[in-house]
Formats: sequence, structure tokens, C-alpha cells
Amino acid sequence: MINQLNQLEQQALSTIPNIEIESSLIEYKNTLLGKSGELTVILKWLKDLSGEDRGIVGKRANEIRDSLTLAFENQKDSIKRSVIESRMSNEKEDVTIPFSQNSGNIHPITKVQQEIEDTFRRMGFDIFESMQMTTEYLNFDAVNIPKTHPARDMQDTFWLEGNGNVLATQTSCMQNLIMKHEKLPIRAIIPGRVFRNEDVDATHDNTFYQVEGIVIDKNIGMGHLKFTIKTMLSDVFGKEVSIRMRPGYFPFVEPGVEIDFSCPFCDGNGCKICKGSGWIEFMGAGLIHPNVLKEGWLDPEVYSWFAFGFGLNRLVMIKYGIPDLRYFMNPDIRFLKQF
Ligand code: FA5
Repeated sequence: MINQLNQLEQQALSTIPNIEIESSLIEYKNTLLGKSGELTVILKWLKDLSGEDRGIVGKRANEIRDSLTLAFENQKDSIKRSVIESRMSNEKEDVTIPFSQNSGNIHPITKVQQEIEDTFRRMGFDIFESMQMTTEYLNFDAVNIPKTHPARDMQDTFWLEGNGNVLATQTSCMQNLIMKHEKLPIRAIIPGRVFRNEDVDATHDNTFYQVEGIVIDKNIGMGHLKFTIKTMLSDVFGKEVSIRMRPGYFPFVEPGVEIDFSCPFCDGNGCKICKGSGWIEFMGAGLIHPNVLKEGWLDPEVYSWFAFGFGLNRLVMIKYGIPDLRYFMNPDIRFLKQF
């Protein structure tokens, strides 16, 4: 029986390396090691042998099963390798195909955001990214909008289940963190994605982008705010624009202002884009409210400040004449290719 086993092993070990197709290898393995394979059948006969013979034959049969199993594994690996090698040598890349054919574009919102970041960097500002998910405290309480304040209703909020967290409704949710954790003086802009539980139409989405700005330094006033916004908008439109301020209400600034800029398409003379007024309503801003400063551990005796926040989608719509803000979230390549 030992001879029979040795013969079986020899024959198998010389056959296995010549099998080049994986399915044939599996088939051959079954004829030897499968349920009714040759070696399995021999192992079944063991029980009919006497004690001493059973030990000797059993040991040899198990050795052969291990050596064949290893040989099958090695051959399987080698078949796989040669399949990959032959594909690699046959499937050569065609370097003549123009590779720009399907390349993407930078989204217009990202493009304008990057331009704005460059302008602010030149003015010595740091750039922080706003959080998309935040706490009720940072989004509301820390910026002077306590629970009972009617201003909470101005921003329809997506509340997250369970813990009082929210999807950020405004990039102003970063004000408190920056005041507490950044070294003074602070000059920062904070672009970010915000969410409001609003009905979607041509000028309102439930997901949009804002850019927040905070300056905390000595001897800062409205003139600095005006210069900063004028510089940014003149860069965005590639020509000098004028700025005007009107009183505006936001709980986190006092005094608060609404900022408009002169229409860059008609130079303030009146056209379709500015609805004949020569001005485009743009953003909220003001000097930071004392309650917000106290909440941010700052001493109003030494420093002065301003903050502003605007909708990036709206600015991009004006810059490129985009009639409907729903295009921004729509992955239509014909829209995106224009920028
Ligand atoms: C704010 O969110 C204030 N945090 C801005 C601010 C910061 C004021 C610092 C003063 C100081 P408001 O809710 O107006 O303000 O939103 C700011 C801008 O976001 C709007 O002018 C508008 O351009 C844009 N916006 C608001 N709601 C939507 C919406 N549903 N879809 C698209 N853009 C929107």
C-alpha cells in the first residue's frame, strides 16, 4: 500500500505543474483529494488495516495529502500570476488618447471661494473651515440667540436626534470657538457649508455656502469693514465697486448693517441685474455684540472688532449671471463645463 501511495504522489507531483488552467487544476485536485478522490479512498481503507500498519500507512497518507495540497496551492498562484502577466503585456495603454477628454472642472462655488481666500490671504487673514454639524450652543446661544429668542425662527433648523446637535445654519457658529482658541489679534474668514430646513426655489436651497469674517484687533472700526468688503468684491468682479451700508438687524452684532455694492454690470447706472437701482443687496455685518464677546472670553476694553457673513451661492450667481441656485447642486455636466 505504501508503494501505491508513493506512486500516486509521484505521478501527481509531476502532473500538477503542467496544468495551466485553473478549472482543470480544481478538477484534478478533486480526483485525488475530493470526497471520493483516490487518496481519500485509501484513507478510508485504513480502518481495515492492523494497528501497526495503520500507523505507518496513515502517517504516509497524511504526508502525501499535505504535499499535494501545497503543490496545488503553488500551481494555483502561478496560474494567477501568469494570467496577470499576460494581461499586462497584452493590454498596453494607448498613450495617444487625449487624456483631457473627460477631465473635470472646478465647481464655480469652489472657484470663487478660492479667489476670495486668495484676496483675504493677501490682507493677512487666516482661513478656517466651518463645521457642518455643530452644537445648539455654538450655533445659537454663543452668538446671542438664546432659546426663547425670536431670531431662532429666522433660520429653520435641522435638529439632529437625541443630543441637541444641529446641522450648522450659519458659519457664525464658528465665532465663539475662534474667539476662545485663537491668539489675538484675529483676522479670519471661515467659509463653510450650511443647512436650513427651507423650501427650495430659484433663490433658496436647503444646503448652501456662506463665508464668515471676524476681525479682532486694536483700533478697528466700520471703515476697516467697508475697506475689507470693497477690496474683496472689487477682486471678485475684476473692477472697482462701491459699498454702501444700511442699518440691519442680526442678534450677534451691534450696531448691525446690511451692505450693498454698486452694480458691476452697469457701474451703478441701473440695469436688469440690479433691477434698475444701481445697487445689489449683499450681506450682513456689524460690530460684534458685547454678549458674544463675553461668551468668547474677550475684554472689550482693549480690543475692537467686526464680523460679517454672506451667501457664497448668491455672489457666484451674480458674478456669472446664473438664474437659479438649484444648478449648483445638480451634477449636470453641461452646467459645470461652462466655468
Ligand atoms: C446670517 O446667516 C448671518 N450669520 C450673517 C452675519 C454674520 C451677519 C456676521 C452679521 C455678522 P442670513 O440669515 O441673512 O445671515 O444669511 C446670510 C446669507 O446667506 C444671505 O444673505 C443669503 O445670501 C444666504 N442665504 C440665506 N438663506 C439661504 C438659502 N436658503 N439659500 C441660499 N442662500 C441663503
